[in-house]
Amino acid sequence: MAQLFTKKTQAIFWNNNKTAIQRMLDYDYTIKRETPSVAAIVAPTSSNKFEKFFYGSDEIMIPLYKSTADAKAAQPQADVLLNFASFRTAYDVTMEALNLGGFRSIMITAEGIPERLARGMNAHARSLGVTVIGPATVGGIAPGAFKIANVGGTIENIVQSKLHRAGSCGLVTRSGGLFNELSNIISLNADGIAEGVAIGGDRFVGSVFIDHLLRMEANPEVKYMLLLGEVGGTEEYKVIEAVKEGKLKKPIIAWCIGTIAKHYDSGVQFGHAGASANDDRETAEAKNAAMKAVGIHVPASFNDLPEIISGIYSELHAEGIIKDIKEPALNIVPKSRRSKEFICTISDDRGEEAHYCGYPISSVATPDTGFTIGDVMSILWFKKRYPRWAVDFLETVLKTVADHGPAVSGAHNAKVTARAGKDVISSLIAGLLTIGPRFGGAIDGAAKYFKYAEDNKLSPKEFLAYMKKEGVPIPGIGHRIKSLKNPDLRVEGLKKFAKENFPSTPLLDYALTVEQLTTSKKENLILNVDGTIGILMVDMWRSLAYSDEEIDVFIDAGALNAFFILGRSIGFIGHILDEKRLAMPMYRHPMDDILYDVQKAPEL
Ligand code: Q5B
Repeated sequence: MAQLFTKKTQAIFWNNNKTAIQRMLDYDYTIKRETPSVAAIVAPTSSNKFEKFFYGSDEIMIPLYKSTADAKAAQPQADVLLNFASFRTAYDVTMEALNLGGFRSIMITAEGIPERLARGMNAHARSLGVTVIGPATVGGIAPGAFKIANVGGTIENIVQSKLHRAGSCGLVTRSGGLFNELSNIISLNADGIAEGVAIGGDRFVGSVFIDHLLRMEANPEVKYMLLLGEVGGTEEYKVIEAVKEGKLKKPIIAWCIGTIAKHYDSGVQFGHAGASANDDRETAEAKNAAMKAVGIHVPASFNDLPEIISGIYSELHAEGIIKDIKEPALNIVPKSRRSKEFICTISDDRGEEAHYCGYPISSVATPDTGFTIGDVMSILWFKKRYPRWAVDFLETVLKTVADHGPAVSGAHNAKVTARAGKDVISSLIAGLLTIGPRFGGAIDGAAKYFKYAEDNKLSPKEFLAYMKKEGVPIPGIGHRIKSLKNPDLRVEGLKKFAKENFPSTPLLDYALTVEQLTTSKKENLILNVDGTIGILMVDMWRSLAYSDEEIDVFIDAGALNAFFILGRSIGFIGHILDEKRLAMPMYRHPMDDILYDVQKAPEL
């Protein structure tokens, strides 16, 4: 694992930190990455499904998930976790990710995780071979490949500091602020960095200088290394040992900041939690001297760093170890961008020919491609081309509900409206507006309640009691004219289709046990056409491997009633055209069919 990140690396970003994520995507766009570096966002309290971000002047949608487990399951290729949780939550988020597995590195930005917890967390990660960057860090960068969050600052600064493409220096610092400063100094005095990591300012951080320097030693892109340490801790001594043992052979430039501490009478605590010397060995002076003693290039002061960098770079360049870099062409992030008001994920009418979910209309409409109206519904309604048995079922439903005579509520309303002289669309709408919980629109409700009852293993008796408590008649049960003695042959047809074509029908089987109980009370309380459709749709989706959550989204959206709406529109239009053809006069309901019960008003 000589390289932490490549141009293909994708991360899961824990916390919807829009500014930081947008900066990553602007970087991706600038360096012309093929895939966005953020594959998913974990936003536990958001009910949104995605967040929009700019990619150049276009927008892309990054999916949101409630948990790391969900995000990882959906985006298994994302092997970096960018943990932007608060210091209260960051430990739990990291431990959960470590236990989930599949992450090669985890960056933790929070400062102030209790040290006892941090030590345990870091040890656990190390035992699993996961590189933890941080806590208390801005992260790191592999220029031209992958950038963590806010490292490098704005795009202008990134390009100015040559962080848009790989150079030759391997940079490792404690401080994030000085990481940016060093990147700039290296860009001015050499050809930029090949990769860089700010390990973080806490006393106990996951990966330390030596981990990264050994990795960079093995990375052929890195030709020399720069270590910026600071007062406090003894991590620099591990580097000194590795140099002595010959494990680090590439030229190393190093400096520990905090040499000013000697001018104070007592120990000084600098900005970072770890930046305080507990004994003489931990002072910046002692560490600088010890590093110099083993041949590391240590300047006399921070101000002399540029000269040393320039010197080492020039030497390596003269020896041919560092080659000239051909500057890559970059995309320019537009200065002003406008967020789109609408999103469409089902069809696209740009270009020469419109597409349904990626299929050109000409291919969908050509008989020999095998597309039927059911296929069109499956791609436009559910964004997937369903297998033949499921497409046939959708069509069977449409055909089954297309009409049920002129007497039903909706057809009656459509006919009355047409006879009042209204046009097709007005008459159709009048009919459609009748579809609701009692007439034709009980499909969603049936799916919802029967699914709930089966999920919760309610016996038919318990289900009936539950619905009584809810105070609603069971959707999908009961019919005005159909009964055990006068069975609804549409229902029989749908059940037969499902038994012959569905892989399994567990919810239908359950519903039939409920029907046995309801019809034992009243013989018209049969599983009706709405109920059968709703229940079989759930069985169909389960067989198509939809999750319960996805099915619930369909139900809540009213997707099931939509089958009745679409199918019955065919019948309503038929009735409306029938009225027009017959040139029927305006309808007035016979007064003797109305029970008038109006109280007399008191005399004025
Ligand atoms: N009771 C459908 O009722 C209807 C009960 C029930 C428990 C029930 C009623 C109902 C649920 C909604 C539903 C879709 C209003 C129906 C369709 C399309 C259509 C239409 C067509 C087409 C019929 C009498 C007694 C009372 C009630 C009890 C009734 N339903 N108990 N669960 N579900 N169902 N709608 O006959 O003790 O006497 O007080 O709301 O699924 O719309 O062709 O016509 O293609 O166009 O009017 O097929 O079942 O009976 O309401 O007077 O009730 O039965 O509590 O008990 P009825 P009600 P009690 S398919």
